[in-house]
Amino acid sequence: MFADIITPEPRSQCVAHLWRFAQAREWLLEAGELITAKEAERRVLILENPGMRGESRITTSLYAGLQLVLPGEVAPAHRHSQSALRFVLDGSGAHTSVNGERTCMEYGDFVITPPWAWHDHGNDSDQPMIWMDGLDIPVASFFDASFAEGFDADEQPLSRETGDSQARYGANMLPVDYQPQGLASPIFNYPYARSREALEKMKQQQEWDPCHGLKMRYVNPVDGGYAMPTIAPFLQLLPRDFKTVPYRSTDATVYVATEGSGRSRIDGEEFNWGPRDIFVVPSWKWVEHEAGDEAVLFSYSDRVAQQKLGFWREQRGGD
Ligand code: GTQ
Repeated sequence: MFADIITPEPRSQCVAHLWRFAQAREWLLEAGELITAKEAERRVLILENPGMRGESRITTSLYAGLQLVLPGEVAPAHRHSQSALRFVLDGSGAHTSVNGERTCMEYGDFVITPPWAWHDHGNDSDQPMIWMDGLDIPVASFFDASFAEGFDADEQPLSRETGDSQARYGANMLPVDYQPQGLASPIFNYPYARSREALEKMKQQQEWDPCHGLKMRYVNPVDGGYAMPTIAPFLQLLPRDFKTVPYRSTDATVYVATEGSGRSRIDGEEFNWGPRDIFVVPSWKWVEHEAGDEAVLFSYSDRVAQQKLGFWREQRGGD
């Protein structure tokens, strides 16, 4: 039947869902007693969409997981075609190394591993560190374009000072003859402190988008596009008691609350969230957010890929 393969509207297996961070953290720490980061290669609890059991996807096109690195552990160096983002949710001071440079990670930092970049993670702090991983694994699988390999040592050699990329690409300047090295942003840590400070300053203007409050996208400074080639990351602030008007778009979106609390009505169902809780809004389902306390939400979706391919649509305001 024509209408089964060319549907008049998106028909997704992905369903709205919320994961409580506190519960996931308990399970992760239990996993930490059963297997090391090195044995597992990556010790991750996959956030699997309940509408797509067994498929390791949080949306149809994207993967999400929660990764634990315990003090003294190393998650060994490897590289793959898939891009990854990290969004730090617990602990302080663990590090990841990407292309010969190490960055230390703090709560709310958004960190990028570009496609085919060597990366290893380590924790020299005295607390467990947990972050959310967002990867384009289903996209790579869809195109049958997955490659991966291990490095011949647990940790890659460091060839740049910590902070080098931040200075070189993250200070509103670029090296004069800079040529892009691939499609991902050359900045690989977007510290929460700086992004949050920007929202704090802008909120004084009291200019709220009815659908989004105050919503920013993380950019690649080289071309002003999204920070990653397949995954679009965002950070938004909703002032206390702000209620957004209904909104829907074709990019199913993964949200994590970094501060404050609130609730979201997704496809007619209410989800209450607090700090570090993660929830997913499927493609083309109406969503409304309501902040209790002032809230900050990080989110990511495949919007950048859909826009490049000409598929992306949004509808504001509800009918
Ligand atoms: O840290 O490189 O959640 O390769 C899944 C696959 C994390 C990682 C994941 C990975 C990684």
